[in-house]
Amino acid sequence: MPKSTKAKPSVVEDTAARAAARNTDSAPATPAPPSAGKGDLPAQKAIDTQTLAAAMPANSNKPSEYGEVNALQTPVGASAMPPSRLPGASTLSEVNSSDKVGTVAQEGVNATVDTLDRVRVDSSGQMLTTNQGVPVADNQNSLKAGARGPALLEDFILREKITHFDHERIPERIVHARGSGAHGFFEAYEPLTEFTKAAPFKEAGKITPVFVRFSTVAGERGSKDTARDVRGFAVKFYTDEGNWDLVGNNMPVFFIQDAIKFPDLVHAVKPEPHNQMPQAASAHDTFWDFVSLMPESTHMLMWQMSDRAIPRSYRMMQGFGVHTFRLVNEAGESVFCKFHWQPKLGTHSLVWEEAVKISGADPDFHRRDLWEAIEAGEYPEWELGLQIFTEEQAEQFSFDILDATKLIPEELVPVRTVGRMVLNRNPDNFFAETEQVAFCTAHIVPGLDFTNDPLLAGRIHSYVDTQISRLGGPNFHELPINAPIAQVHNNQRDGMHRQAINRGRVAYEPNSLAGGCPFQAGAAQGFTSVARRLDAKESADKVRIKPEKFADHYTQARLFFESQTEVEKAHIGNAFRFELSKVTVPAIRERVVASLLNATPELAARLAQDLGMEQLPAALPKALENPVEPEIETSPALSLMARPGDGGIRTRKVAILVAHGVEGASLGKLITALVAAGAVPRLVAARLGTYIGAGGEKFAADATMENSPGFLFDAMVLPDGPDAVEALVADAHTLEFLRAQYWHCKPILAFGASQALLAEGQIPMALPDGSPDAGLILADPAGADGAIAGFITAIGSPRQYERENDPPKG
Ligand code: HDE
Repeated sequence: MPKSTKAKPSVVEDTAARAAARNTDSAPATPAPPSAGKGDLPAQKAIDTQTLAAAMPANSNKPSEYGEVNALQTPVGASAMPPSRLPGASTLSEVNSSDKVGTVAQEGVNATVDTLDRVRVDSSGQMLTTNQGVPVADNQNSLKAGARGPALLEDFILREKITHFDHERIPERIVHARGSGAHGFFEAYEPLTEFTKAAPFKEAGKITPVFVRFSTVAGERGSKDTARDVRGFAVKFYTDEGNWDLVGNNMPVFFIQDAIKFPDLVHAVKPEPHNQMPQAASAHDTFWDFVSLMPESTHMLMWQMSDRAIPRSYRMMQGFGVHTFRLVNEAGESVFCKFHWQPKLGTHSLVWEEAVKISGADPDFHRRDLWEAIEAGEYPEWELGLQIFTEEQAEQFSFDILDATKLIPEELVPVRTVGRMVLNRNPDNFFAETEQVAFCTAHIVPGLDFTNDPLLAGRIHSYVDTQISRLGGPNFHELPINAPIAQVHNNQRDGMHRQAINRGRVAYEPNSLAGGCPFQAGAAQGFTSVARRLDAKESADKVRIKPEKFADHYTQARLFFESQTEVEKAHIGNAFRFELSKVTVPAIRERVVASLLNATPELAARLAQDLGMEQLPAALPKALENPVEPEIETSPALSLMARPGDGGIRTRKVAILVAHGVEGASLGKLITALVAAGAVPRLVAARLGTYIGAGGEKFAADATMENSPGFLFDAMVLPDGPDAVEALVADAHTLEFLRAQYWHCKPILAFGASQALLAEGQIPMALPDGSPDAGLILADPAGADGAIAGFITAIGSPRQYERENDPPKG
């Protein structure tokens, strides 16, 4: 029910009458003192306003706006405190309160920025209402002229409901439309004040709230999670000095060097415009046509064709800021910085066959994984690493640090771990939070700055711009998920969907009518740009050009390829083969191979053969024949295998097949051990229901082989018990399940009689070179404990890639 109105509208004394008598467009030379003593608020307001305005006889900062001193030491804006709250009031009638208007604004406070509690809605125990708060008596029938008569236009309840529904969708993001988000926090390990005054790094233990959104790039909002693609890794830090968005990816480089090519890149990779195919895939003509004419993309293509593009989980991938940024300390000194996120669980990927199958069985695979982990209290965690280096160091590098197609090998600049990020809360509402969150590279805070990376420059513009159409106007910063926790005070006003109700009549600066407020923060507290040209020798001509080192398109592509393990190299080759075999124009395929020849003849030769080319094409002409000698030839840190994690198996999903007659004792032990290690065992059967073990134990199936096929699990267990094995053999799903597990190189534990299933599934009992397969564990009842321990170790270890066969057999 609507609340009763507590405060009756009351007019303070006889103020209203006096106010009505005042003019709003002219006044005496000197405001008259309050004529009738207390209560003559108009008179008091006029006097206080005069006092406030007179306190600022001139714009005292004006002279300092000119010349270099201002650039380096911007002063704090002049301000004066009003003698009372009256000059800042929009209206004297603000003293009249109600359940709607509340009371007066708190001094110096913008109440639209606060925790999300201010906008959360919980409808428990509440009646259904319209958007106007009117209780709805009947939500089942529209208003009709008689039982069989026409629906009436008058039915505002129906019309409001349908109209709102008709407008539920907003434009999806042009890129990164498919994504999932979560709340959490960043905790600094140490003060970084030597390098930066940025709020999150001020002291050890400092906590900054964050919202993170992971995404794929090419697919639409409803597309599959496991597409081969770059993953977005965007972090919004709600710092106490404003929002900082680190809008990165799970790969440290990018396809292009200059923002002006971004629309071309995106048009090339998105579904082709004539037939809107393929969805969420780069494996088509236009993408490869474009990138093969843009050899600067070669390094990124190596990453994209690697298993980084099919992560096992968002929780198991790295994140990178990609561009070189600047850190700035209190003294205004600046160093360069690259940002890295390192997952605590290590880096793990799917295999391609698995990713393809998962996309059919569970297009929400990554979204579900993130959600379930957080719901289970298994909060994903990353450490933030910084590569900090000076301009002098940068000048010595064989590559240009402004080139987003290049990374800085860790051998040249080590990664310093400075804090951790924990995601510990799922959103309450996907649309309000994950869909409406607006990341912008332009959002940085004092202590950070951009560099002259030409790709970054375009991004600084693009992200704000795109929100204006996506979120319907310039006030997207007021959407609760986007609002900072830092106070917002400025003279920006109006626009679609404005929420803030700014008190007072001043919306400009300088002003004296609001005591100069809000005043400029000045260089000591406010954001300042580093006032240094990157290279003092650089000409300042107005040119459309790229620096010379940008023209080295292949050295780092080779560095990446050569730094991979043999398995990873093979997967990169397979991925190129798959993608290029989907290209319908042979000339494009040849161009890609011709380009790769410049990076790695090994890969190019393999592809030429795999793509049925009669001969290896001539290498593509290079933009730079003699690039600077690279510092290193390989960087082991670039391999996915370099970060296996701590060997733990927390959150790993284990399928345990069950049927009537399973041997219960070993399964009981296994389940206890898996749960103790933090894994998620699931009993999977032909159908839902309870299955009776050989010893009378009861096992209730959590899932079926139909609804949860084997490739959705990290590991599988075949139970003992002749009757159960017989039932499982008879179900074709079992062998499909088993073969997928094996050929995707995942651990299998087979108890006793179930070893017959291995034979039935033609599972090799040893690796191709005859050596034992540590991921295939056979357990007899006596050795169950050891087998379970071995199984747990295998789940926490890299996959048994030695099993792989090309083409896959699973
Ligand atoms: Fe983005 N990018 N981008 N991008 N990007 C967008 O912003 C853009 C680039 C990245 O979860 C858009 O809100 C330009 C590099 C992520 O909401 C858009 C250029 C990197 C996300 C846009 C780039 C990224 C986006 C689409 C070249 C890695 C998703 C909707 C100059 C460092 C953020 C939106 C989220 C989203 C523009 C290049 C990462 C159109 C013009 C390089 C993670 O504004």
